[in-house]
Amino acid sequence: MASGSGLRRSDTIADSMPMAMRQSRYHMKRCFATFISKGTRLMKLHHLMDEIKRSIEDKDERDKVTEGLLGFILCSTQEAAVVPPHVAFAIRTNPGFWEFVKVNSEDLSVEGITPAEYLKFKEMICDVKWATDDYAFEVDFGTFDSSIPHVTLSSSIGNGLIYVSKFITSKLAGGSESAKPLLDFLLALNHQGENLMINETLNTVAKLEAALIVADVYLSALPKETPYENFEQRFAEWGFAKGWGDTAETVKETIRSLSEVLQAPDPLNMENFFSRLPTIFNIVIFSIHGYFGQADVLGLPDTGGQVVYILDQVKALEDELLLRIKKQGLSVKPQILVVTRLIPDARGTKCNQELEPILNTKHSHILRVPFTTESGILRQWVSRFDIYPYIERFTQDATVKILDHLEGKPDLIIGNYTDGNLAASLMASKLGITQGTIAHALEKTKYEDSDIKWKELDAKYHFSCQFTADMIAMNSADFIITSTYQEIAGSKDRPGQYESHATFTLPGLCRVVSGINVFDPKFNIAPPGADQSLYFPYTQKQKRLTSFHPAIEELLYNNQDNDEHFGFLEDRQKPILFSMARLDIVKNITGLTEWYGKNKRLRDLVNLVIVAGFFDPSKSNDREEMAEIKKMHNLIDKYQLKGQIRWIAAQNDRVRNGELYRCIADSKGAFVQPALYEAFGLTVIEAMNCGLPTLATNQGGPAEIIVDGVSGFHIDPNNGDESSNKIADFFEKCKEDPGYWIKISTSGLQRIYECYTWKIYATKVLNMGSIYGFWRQLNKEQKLAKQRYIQMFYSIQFKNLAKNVPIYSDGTQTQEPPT
Ligand code: UDP
Ligand code: LCN
Repeated sequence: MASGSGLRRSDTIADSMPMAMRQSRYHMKRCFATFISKGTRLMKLHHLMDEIKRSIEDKDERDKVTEGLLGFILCSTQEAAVVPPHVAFAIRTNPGFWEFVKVNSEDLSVEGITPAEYLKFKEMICDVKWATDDYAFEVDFGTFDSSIPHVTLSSSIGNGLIYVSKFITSKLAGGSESAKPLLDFLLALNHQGENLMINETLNTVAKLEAALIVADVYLSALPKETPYENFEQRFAEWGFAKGWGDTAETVKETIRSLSEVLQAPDPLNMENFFSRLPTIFNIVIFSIHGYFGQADVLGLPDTGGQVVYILDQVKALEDELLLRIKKQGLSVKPQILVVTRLIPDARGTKCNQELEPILNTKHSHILRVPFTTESGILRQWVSRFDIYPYIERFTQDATVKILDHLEGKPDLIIGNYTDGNLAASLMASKLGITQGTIAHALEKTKYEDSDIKWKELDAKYHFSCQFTADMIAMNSADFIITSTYQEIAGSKDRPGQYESHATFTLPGLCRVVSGINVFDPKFNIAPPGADQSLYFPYTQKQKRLTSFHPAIEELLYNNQDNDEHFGFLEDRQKPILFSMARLDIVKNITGLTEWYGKNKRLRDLVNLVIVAGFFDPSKSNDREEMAEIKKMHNLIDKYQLKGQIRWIAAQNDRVRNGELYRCIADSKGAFVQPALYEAFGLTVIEAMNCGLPTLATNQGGPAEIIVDGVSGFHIDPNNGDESSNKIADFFEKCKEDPGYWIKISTSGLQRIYECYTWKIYATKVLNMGSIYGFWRQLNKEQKLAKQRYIQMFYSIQFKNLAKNVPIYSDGTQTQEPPT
């Protein structure tokens, strides 16, 4: 593979490509002739490479082309739009960095083109009329961001909080006038109308600075543990209100922190100061689709890791809020509301209850609000792909209930997935509240060419609504929380999920010339953890939940097929290769079954245990799941897997699942996550938390969670033979050296403790809520202008698109959207 050597940072592709092609002009002309020979079309990198191979048969000659600078340019091409005599290239030299050029196949002249021009080339392939329409609708969110500083290096993407602290620092530096916005922010802090931190007495920066000095001197004379109440009166006389701390010591630390920020701001101290401020008490978290409940919901359609993530997130955020509020010297009761839809036909779950306290929290609740249409309340589950017509009304109804429940506005709204993020955007912009978004997964990258093929896919997936809603949410959010770097900006070879929204086109609908910029400092990586009271190492014998062992034994080894398990394991001595996921195509459980079926060495070494879906396709009402169930049965027959495979139906008891991972570890087994693409992969960190060696897909989040060969292994879902052999190699090595299994297990745990805990997450997210709350004040005008553009986009684009999505008629359990 070619490297980037030869391309200086200052060089553009348009500058360097002609020279690079000149060296292999004869072959390049042949290649370009082949590229255009089939007429207008879209080519991916593998097509380009195949055709280069066909055009240049001699390997040495071919190597000359595919190495060096030209090779680097070709290998960095994500796609090429062929419109004879031109070929337009979309070249990604580094995460986030794209260049577009067009090459004339006749004389090999190269010209740099804009993203919009490139998109027009792409549109020529499927909609010439639209591509050549001078007044086609172009969406350009970037124009509103010119006044906002951005990060400039690929390696800085996702560290937004750090950079925003730096940008704030430079804005506030330079004397009293510059620090005025911070003073105004402090003056506005209140809880239910009662001032916090300072009151109007301290209405200039000079007065505040002077009061801070007096207070500091005063506090120095007090014993550290003196409660705030003991000097509250004195503080009030100087213009201070509650919120500085609970003891003389914490108050003094906060005072010093602010004094230093005012004297000479630095980013670290800025973040520290904001982490102490009483800015957040009430949080609303939207997670609308699926069955949102605390029991018996996992494995139901569209209901997976998002629910697990949010319930754990709420606990972590509440713990951190309680800690902070206590340290601030306040006695406020923080409230977190998870707002979801109420499903009257709740299939035995609690999803038909309006209000449900969240277990293991003190003050947090799930609030369920039904979908209402002109025919009344919608009773049944609705696929996440069909949900758009209900969101606006849902948000309005939910807002009323939220304000009532919280007795006021929340301080922070966080959305989850497209639907929740849209609701969060609508509510946040209406009430003027800081907004964070979380995608979990953006569907656009899951389906190849889902932008250009949107018309084909829209009847089934309604991507026109989804991508429009995603654009709205990304742009209205004050900060975006992601689980990994790859989610934003991908890897060296693969664009990130957000990055794929930078420029794209929905021919006939809109051309997005600037959707989202991954260098925007709103992006932050805050990976989740796994609940460590459920997922703890198999070695912690005294904590092991042995009461589950008989049931787990039955689940794994009972020889009779029943409603819960299918297939059996003949040889109990073998370690278990374990996987657990929803039975979606993208989870690739059928792929894993096939790899196992084909690999005799692996079959001799281990048994395969899979927890996924149901066995009876008629029990499912999810389009993809039914097809996957049938495929599983076919594979079990085809490879005669009975005796070596155990297929267990979806398991909803997370407590027992924790023990199941540990029992697999007892067998000296391993967890495998074979997904074609995985946004993050909670099962990966659950397994690692239990000390179970883990082999997981190199496509997506797990590639970042695991350091290959150290804390687990990467496998390539697109190369089954290589992957199944890598798994077999691991077990063979463990057979030769049992210490190897322990080494990988221990390193997996170490990786988790260093990077993937909910405590780290909660600290980061609350800091974001606080700092971005101030950042939005600092950029009020830009925010307002952009908000107006977003509102227009929502009204004239999204609302019309949502009208095209069929509404479910109440009472009928429809699997496909009605036509
Ligand atoms: N899960 C479960 N039972 C199942 C399948 C999955 O409890 O039968 C849980 C699993 O332990 C994890 C979550 O559902 O906590 C799945 O999250 P992940 O991120 O792996 O995938 P997602 O379903 O969100 O795509
Ligand atoms: C959705 C997914 O697809 C998973 O990859 C994540 O782990 C889960 O949400 C939680 O964020």
